[in-house]
Amino acid sequence: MQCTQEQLDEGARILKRSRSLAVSTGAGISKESGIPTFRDAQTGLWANYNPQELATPQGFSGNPKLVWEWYVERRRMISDVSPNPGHYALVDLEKEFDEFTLITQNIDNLHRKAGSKNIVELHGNILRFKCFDREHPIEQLPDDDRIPPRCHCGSMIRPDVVWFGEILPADAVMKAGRALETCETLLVVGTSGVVYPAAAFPAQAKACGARVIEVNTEISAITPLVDVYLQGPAGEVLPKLVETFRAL
Ligand code: BV8
Repeated sequence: MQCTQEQLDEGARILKRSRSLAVSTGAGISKESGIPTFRDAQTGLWANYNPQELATPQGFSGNPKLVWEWYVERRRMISDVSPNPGHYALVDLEKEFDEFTLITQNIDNLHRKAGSKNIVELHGNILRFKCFDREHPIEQLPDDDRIPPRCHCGSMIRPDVVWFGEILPADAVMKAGRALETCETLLVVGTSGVVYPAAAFPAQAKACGARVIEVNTEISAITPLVDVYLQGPAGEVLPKLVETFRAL
């Protein structure tokens, strides 16, 4: 962990002065659970593919079997992993604030598995499905040998996630927007700050008067914006930040 105790003290003091906290997480918080981030190289069958091409409606239409099996593989990986101390530290933090919203770009369900309550899944959830052509909700995958399986309307079934070029769920955008407007502090964890609209959250929160704290192993696109940058792995830094906060 590279950040100093003084930096943790400063972050904890900012949290202590806040009544409402918003948290925004990216793939980095799940790295220590064993899930590769988007920046990490794709391995195996998908080593030669760009996730930003696979995670698109065009990618799915062009090669539905490949994209469907990419998600099958990612679901299998996710079913084998558990939340890490970084996820659990956010569960602890949620209990300390009257107003707390956890906005995540991650589709891996690990915040829910860890016990976080007020979660906004900005990009959907890999464990949910929907009909590709008409967005019929799919509660249970049908017993269908075709890949991808088909909806009752005959359309292909797809994961209920937001692909590049797709608009985000209105409800998630509204809840995230309200949290960013009203929070006194925004804690940003494990995101490169490249993908919009999540990449704009720190600037949005700052424009509304919030302080911004970032936890990341590396400098990101948003580091220049933040009030306190805590360098290190979320699984180590977040528990330390909560411990320092509680000792104040
Ligand atoms: C939209 C689900 C309207 C699918 C994902 C404005 C300007 C430019 C472009 C755009 C724009 N508005 C829209 C766009 C287009 C696009 C976009 O942003 N493109 C980028 C590439 C420029 N956005 C969209 O299409 C969005 N839709 O806005 O609709 C619209 C549409 C078109 C044009 C205009 C408007 C939809 C985006 C959602 C895409 N779906 N996921 C799936 O996962 O299969 S995105 C996916 O990639 C993730 O959800 C996540 O959002 C993103 C990866 O980002 P990160 O989470 O940050 O992960 P990353 O690997 O990048 O970084 C990891 C970080 O963790 C690093 O900083 C690393 O240092 C750190 N780290 C590593 N280990 C640790 C750690 N930190 C702490 N601890 C550790 N141990």
